[in-house]
Amino acid sequence: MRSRLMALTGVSAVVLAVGTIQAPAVSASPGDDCRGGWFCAWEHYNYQGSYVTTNHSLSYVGDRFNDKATSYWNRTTWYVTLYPDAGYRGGCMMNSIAPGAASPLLPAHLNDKMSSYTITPGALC
Ligand SMILES: [Ca+2]
Repeated sequence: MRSRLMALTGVSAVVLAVGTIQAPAVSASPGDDCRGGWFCAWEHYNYQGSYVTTNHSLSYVGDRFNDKATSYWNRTTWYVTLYPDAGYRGGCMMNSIAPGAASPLLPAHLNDKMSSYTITPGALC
């Protein structure tokens, strides 16, 4: 199904059924497929590929997205903290992500590791 969707859209913006399902969209910038007020993490560099998005903490990103996050955009007004293990375990991967912050590429030692994240009013790390 994924390859079929990619063939139809010509891009790899296939949303995983974690927090919500959104129609695949052609993406030239993160804003095109990351809704305001939500956190988004993509499997590839520069906000490409499948992504997970919610407006609340997520104790497990799901089997299809586990250990795949490579880029992110925090469009919430809260702080997002990434964890290498499910259930918000394994310690903070990095400092909590400030509201509005984005990265097209996580550092190599953090790449493809995220399994859960919290969205909280203040920074946890
Ligand atoms: Ca992990």
